[in-house]
Amino acid sequence: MLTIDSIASLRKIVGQWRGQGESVGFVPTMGNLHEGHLKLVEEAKKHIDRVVVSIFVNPLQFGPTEDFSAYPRTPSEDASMLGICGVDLLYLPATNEIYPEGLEGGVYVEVPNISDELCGFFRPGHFRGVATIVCKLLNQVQPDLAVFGQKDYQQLMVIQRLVSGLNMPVKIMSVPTVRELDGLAKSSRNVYLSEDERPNAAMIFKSLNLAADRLNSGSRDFDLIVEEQTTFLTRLGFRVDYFSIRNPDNLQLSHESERRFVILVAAHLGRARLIDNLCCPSG
Ligand code: PAJ
Repeated sequence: MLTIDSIASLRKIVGQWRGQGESVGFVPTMGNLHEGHLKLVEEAKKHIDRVVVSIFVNPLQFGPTEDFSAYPRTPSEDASMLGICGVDLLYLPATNEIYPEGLEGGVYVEVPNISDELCGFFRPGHFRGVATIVCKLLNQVQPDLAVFGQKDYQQLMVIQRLVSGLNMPVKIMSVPTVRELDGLAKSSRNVYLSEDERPNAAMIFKSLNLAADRLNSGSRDFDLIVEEQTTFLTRLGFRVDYFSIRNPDNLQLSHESERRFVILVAAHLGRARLIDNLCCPSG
């Protein structure tokens, strides 16, 4: 595996592959890699010849009071995991390679409406930061395929809209959420959970399943379902940002006449802010 930190080297290597007629897949990450990230790499490898992974903790997507400095950084463990997985190129740009004009002075990308809901409401500017970095990275790598996790459902939808709205010639592929044995979605932020909090954290997935059971058994009282699960989580010590039942295609609030739903939750437990979602019916 080659490791590089500049756009120039990236373009050179990807250009050589293209010259040989090889297709290119891309998995952007913020590092502190776990099996969820590796699943994205595995899926990419099934469809293309070469895989590029980036690790960049993007300051633009963190709010002023959020965990940018504390975000776990494990570069050598990450590199060895990616090497074992057969990644071809690891791209580790520095902040001034990505934002040479600084965070304030540069160009940014906004995906309207969907970016202001749910996580966007509680993390103003977050999806602007995500859309901007993903747009920049896609322009830098110019892959045929880019792979993202369904764990970050709203992020995935923002990226799909970004790519279609700007006519970017890349296919977006998504991969189901990889979970711990007790159902907790794997996440770099799980390291913030204390030993006492860790078993309770799995209740976030339980709450999604309880809500899905209600929907599957025919209830359309969305407000009641949301209230029940918000109470359930609050009693367990979570501070719930939102628990919401939405249309899986556009993230609008669900209507009684609809048959497909995505249930989304974001809740704080101790230092950790956890997000998760479940499609209903599944699959
Ligand atoms: P990060 O949180 O590192 O996640 C990188 C990718 O891994 C995202 O597509 C995310 O959805 C996926 N992922 C994380 N946990 C997963 C899990 N348990 N199962 C399946 N996929 C999972 O998301 C970001 O970084 C950033 O916002 C980024 C897109 C890199 C832009 O900075």
